[in-house]
Amino acid sequence: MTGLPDPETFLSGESGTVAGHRARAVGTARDLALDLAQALARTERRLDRLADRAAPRSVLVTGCYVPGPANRIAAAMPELRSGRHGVRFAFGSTGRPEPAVAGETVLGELTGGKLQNVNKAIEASGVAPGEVDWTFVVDDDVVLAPRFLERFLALCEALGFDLAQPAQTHMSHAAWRLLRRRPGAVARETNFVEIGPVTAFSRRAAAELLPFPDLRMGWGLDAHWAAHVRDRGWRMGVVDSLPVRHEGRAVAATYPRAAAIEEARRFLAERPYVSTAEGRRTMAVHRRVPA
Ligand SMILES: [Mn+2]
Repeated sequence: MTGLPDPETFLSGESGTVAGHRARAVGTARDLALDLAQALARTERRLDRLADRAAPRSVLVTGCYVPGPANRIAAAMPELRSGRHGVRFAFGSTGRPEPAVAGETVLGELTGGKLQNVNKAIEASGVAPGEVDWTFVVDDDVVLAPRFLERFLALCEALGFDLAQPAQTHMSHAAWRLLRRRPGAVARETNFVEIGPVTAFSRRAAAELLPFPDLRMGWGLDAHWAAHVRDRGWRMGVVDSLPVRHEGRAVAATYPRAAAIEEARRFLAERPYVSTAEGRRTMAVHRRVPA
């Protein structure tokens, strides 16, 4: 098709898949070094202090899981629950509800694309986008940092992020280097946040960005978000100190890559977006947890 944007203007040019003994050894070593540095800096204790002072908020946690061995959503639940905030869960399932999260599953047997399924789960939750203070959209193949939701929410509010994601570990499948955890950073303000594996939306961001547009895979949507957030003058960021392990499924393992690219081209043809050439950048590094 002509008149559609070149995929090079929105793709990273890297698969981000960590494969091979050497790549895995390097990734593991980097993650261990960063864990150690973070422990020495007592970052977690500072994050707890911040989380313990946060005002109680209303939160919706949603996503769509694929039942089976790669589904780790049940194991992630302790990090998503909160005694402080009012958290409602609304997961969709592509099969039967997983018994361990049946109480948090609002719809089963979903047959759409990932984003379409999440939209259905949000709709079934009865919570309108923007009705709650924070909305988290979570993949099923993630391992979250301890006390993830409470610490993450508090940090986003302290730093004024409207759209945010945890940085990905070095062992994760991450197409953008920008989004891997960096040494010495508690969090970074960036000009780009991706559509997964974990994305948090403030109330006003959810009101404008959710439900997702009617896309199956949603490639390119985050390039458009980057322009949207920039044009609103909002902040977005990556939280390095609460990294997510996204090691389960290779990206695009469950759908064809060519179709994902064509969908993105059609979507971006009619919308502003921040191109790869403009860059995926860190605007500010936060080296300390706000006091
Ligand atoms: Mn995933």
